[in-house]
Amino acid sequence: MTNTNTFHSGFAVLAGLPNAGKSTLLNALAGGLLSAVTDKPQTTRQNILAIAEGENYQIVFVDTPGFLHPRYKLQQTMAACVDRAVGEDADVILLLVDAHEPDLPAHKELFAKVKQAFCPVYLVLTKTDLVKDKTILSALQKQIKTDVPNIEKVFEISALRDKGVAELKEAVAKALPESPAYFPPGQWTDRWERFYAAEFIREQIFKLYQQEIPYSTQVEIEKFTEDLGNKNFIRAIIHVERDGQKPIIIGKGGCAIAKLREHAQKRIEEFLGRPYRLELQVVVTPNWRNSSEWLEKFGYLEREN
Ligand SMILES: Nc1nc2c(ncn2[C@@H]2O[C@H](COP(=O)(O)OP(=O)(O)OP(=O)(O)O)[C@@H](O)[C@H]2O)c(=O)[nH]1
Ligand SMILES: [Mg+2]
Repeated sequence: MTNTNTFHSGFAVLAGLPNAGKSTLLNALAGGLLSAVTDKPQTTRQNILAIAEGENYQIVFVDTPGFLHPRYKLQQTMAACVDRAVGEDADVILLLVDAHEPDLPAHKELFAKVKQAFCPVYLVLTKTDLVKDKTILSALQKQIKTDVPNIEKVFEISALRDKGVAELKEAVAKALPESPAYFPPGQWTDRWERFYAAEFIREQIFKLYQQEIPYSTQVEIEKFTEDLGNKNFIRAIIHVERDGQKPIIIGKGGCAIAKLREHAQKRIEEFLGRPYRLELQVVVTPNWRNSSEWLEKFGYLEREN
């Protein structure tokens, strides 16, 4: 892979439209279910790191929210995450385009941004397992390269089938600058366990509820125990924006929230590798998506001094 006498390390940023397959690819590259994946767009709301190590390299993969036109403050913070990752943090940009449903006109602004990058840009065509006629892929590459001429390499992958993922990882490791590791060996993320607990409850909300509900929801961990053995528990508050959304989350006779609790608890236990009892409470927090105060409290916004 890289020269044996040197160590390479840096940030590889995954950027693309909502639903392009960024989080699925991040998980495949990192070898774990670190980032929330659902079939709904805008699942990811913040940059999430996954660290992959080799003998001579450490790659910090950065999952970003899908690129969008912000309509409310939460989305502004999501767009700012993409700007920061693509414009400042990246040593390599992985530009993901869904090969099955490319919708190139919708990429106009993202392409314009990536075109200005100073670091190498690799085009990653995702979900190729869904593309029957593979000749489409070369036509698609060609088209995208006219908009983003600084694309250095192209990868055709299927993260779900683990196709092309190892080759991509190897190429990224080679492209990183010579640098000491950014994180201690063995560390595979920069977030605390309680962040993942909240993220996976939110992931299950995205999977189980429809329409505006997932987008109006925020999960806050109120209590997270670590040293009670089999009695460990997590108490989480589910914030919704309107009174009418609370009974939808709870469901008839509490059946919807019971199902959510069961699924989320399983996901958290699998991730943390130990038993947890999950307790959920629903609270109406009007307009939190447009409130700087709440967005700051939930960690989406840096504190303003
Ligand atoms: N068939 C197929 N589906 C995929 C592949 N990669 C991702 N998907 C599906 O595409 C949907 C979106 O995947 P995500 O990884 O959440 O996409 P994302 O780009 O992170 O989306 P946001 O966080 O909302 O911006 C999910 O239903 C995935 O299962 C793939 O290689 N093949
Ligand atoms: Mg995502």
